[in-house]
Amino acid sequence: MYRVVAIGITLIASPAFAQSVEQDVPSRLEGLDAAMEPTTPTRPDTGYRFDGVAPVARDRRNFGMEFGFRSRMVSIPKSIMDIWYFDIEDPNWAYIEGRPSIKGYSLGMEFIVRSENTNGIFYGEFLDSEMSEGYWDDVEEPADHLDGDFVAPSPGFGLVTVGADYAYEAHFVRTRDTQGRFGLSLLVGGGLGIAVMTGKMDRWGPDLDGNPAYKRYLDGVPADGDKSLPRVYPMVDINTGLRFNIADRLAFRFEGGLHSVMYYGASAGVMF
Ligand SMILES: [Ca+2]
Ligand SMILES: [Ca+2]
Repeated sequence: MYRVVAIGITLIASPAFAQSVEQDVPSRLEGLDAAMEPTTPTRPDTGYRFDGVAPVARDRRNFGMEFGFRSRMVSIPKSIMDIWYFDIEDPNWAYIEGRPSIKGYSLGMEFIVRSENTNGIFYGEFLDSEMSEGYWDDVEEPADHLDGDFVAPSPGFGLVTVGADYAYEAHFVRTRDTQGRFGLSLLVGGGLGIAVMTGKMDRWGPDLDGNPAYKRYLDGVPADGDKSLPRVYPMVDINTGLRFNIADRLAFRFEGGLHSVMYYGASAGVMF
């Protein structure tokens, strides 16, 4: 009995006990607010609540973001189109001009989330076709150079694309090794997107009187109709590029590869 009382007095007198009573009482009074607080302890230096479950990397930083603009030049090599279409260097090519080249310029926006060695690149862009109107003479055996189509893209002919790419980042020069001034890395990756065609392509064919398509176009005959093209295309990306980091704030990327067709381009972004 005496022992119990003595322990009780010791506890009451103990500053630790007194402190715990002080902490308990207000937290009970806070009622609902206190009940809704997460039980996971908050990391004192960052306030990050889930350190116990998903620890923050103790490295320079765990992830960064970047917002920027990009421009690209895309094209399909002539040598590939030569498989299906004749061109001006072929014997007996019928038209005064060569086959149009398939190319375009795109402008877009990017949002990038990245960690030490991985980048998630989300983009939206408009590709403006630079393909001129012209004569498309399909390859056949024996060759018929008068059976081709004349095709003229409408203004605004192009592709609106959204997509996401992954890139692995290999660092050559780390920004932290140059007192935050400069960094250089290699990015290699790929991804997928979806493109919707804008505009249309007017098409003229040869007529039954033996007039080739280009003559009917030049004579001002109305188009026979649209060239039937799919509206929606998958975009398959394979990218390789160099990124320059300036002062850990500006990023410039120069890259090339496959964006369903061949491309090269540049991006400029702000990191935050
Ligand atoms: Ca043919
Ligand atoms: Ca032909």
